[in-house]
Amino acid sequence: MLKKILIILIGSIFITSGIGVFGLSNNIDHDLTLNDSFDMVIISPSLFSNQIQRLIDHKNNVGVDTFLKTTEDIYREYSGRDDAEKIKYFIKDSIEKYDVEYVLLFGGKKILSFKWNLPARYSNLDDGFGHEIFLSDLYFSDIYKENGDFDDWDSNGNGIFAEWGFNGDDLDLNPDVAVGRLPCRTKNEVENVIDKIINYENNAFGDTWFKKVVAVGGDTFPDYEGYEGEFTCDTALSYMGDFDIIKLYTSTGDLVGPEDIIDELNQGCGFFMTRGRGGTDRIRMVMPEGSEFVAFNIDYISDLSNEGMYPVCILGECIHGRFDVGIINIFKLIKGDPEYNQYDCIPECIAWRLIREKNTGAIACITNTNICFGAIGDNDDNGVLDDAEMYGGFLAVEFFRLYGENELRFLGDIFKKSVLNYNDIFPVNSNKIHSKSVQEYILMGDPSLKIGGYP
Ligand SMILES: [Ca+2]
Ligand SMILES: [Ca+2]
Ligand SMILES: [Ca+2]
Ligand SMILES: [Ca+2]
Repeated sequence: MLKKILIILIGSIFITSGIGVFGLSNNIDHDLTLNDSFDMVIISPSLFSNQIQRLIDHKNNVGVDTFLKTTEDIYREYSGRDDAEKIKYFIKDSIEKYDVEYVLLFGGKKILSFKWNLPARYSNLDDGFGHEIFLSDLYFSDIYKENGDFDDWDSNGNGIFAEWGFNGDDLDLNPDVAVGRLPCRTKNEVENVIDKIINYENNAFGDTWFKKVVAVGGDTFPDYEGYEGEFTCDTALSYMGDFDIIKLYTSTGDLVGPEDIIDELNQGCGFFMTRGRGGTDRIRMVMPEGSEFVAFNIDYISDLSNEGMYPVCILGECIHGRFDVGIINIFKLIKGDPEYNQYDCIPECIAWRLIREKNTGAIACITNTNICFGAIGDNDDNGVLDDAEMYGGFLAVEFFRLYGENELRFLGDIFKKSVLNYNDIFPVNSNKIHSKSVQEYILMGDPSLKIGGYP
């Protein structure tokens, strides 16, 4: 049967346009031997090294053997066509020599600068909707090709990464290690996120606030039958049987504005899921009669009072994870650079703002760096709205399924496995929308985070 899958943009209005010596946790330098193994490597600029030691000590105390490697050391010791590729070769080495399972990229863009303290890779997959270049941390996680060779994401060797189509780059897109990023710009941000991770892992276990999921949805595509966002939330929640479930849906009148979300977040919850329409700085929801409103945005984050009760957020909309925005981009906009619009000039994306906020907000966000997709209708007539069965909807449902059924408890394991499962089911090598759905999917947070904390 030939199935025609309709796709539609969510949130399109927001775009107009040889290893040395490691510093070990106990501050004693050891010569590493091939017998040493670690669970996690943290990569950061040396600017943050001293502060990160506190996180490394904590990780080692809870049994996640962790070491730090500075970008400066990597650039000195590794070859590659640019800094991002040198980091990728280092990650490959860490897997092969030290059995590393988690990589935490501790840094992103420099504040008030066009430069990076820890670089990104941009995918050049053209989705056909005019959004050609976007951040893809999957690059740092998909280390090997199917045949086991290093994958530089430029198989045709023309210097352009992850091109789609005939004569484009062949990618397997299967993550080989779990990667998360904390795109800190300042030492203050480093301090805030480390405080939150340690507090969370030490205190969340057994607390009643954690055993709660807050889900936010509406009628994402009011011209089509069914309440797509609510349906996808319901499907995800079906795997969370032993949790208290709070549904903030537009169709029931439980969600009419930001205060409904703020009230629930302030009471604490282990998970916060949204499926609506996106934006760099906002989450939008749609009423069944078709009117759209801002359900939450960056301006409300300073109103949060959920101290010590930080949710893992699954934000199923567009561009929330775009960690390359910044006020400085205003200079690009003024110069008429067509790659920049007003939303590229805000101080930060909403996902990062939630995480870096001191003592409130989120512990991690799983979201998208660019335009993501939703499906409309039930084209395969299986009684399940297709929004829950593919693209970002599938990935969100899969997160909760893996947590609820398989008892994976480390955040990066679930994130990585959900991408692997997506790639198993969908033709990511022959369908650019499926390909983009995994390339733009990002774990902003610590991949070794123990969900629900340690006993
Ligand atoms: Ca290429
Ligand atoms: Ca791979
Ligand atoms: Ca609908
Ligand atoms: Ca279906």
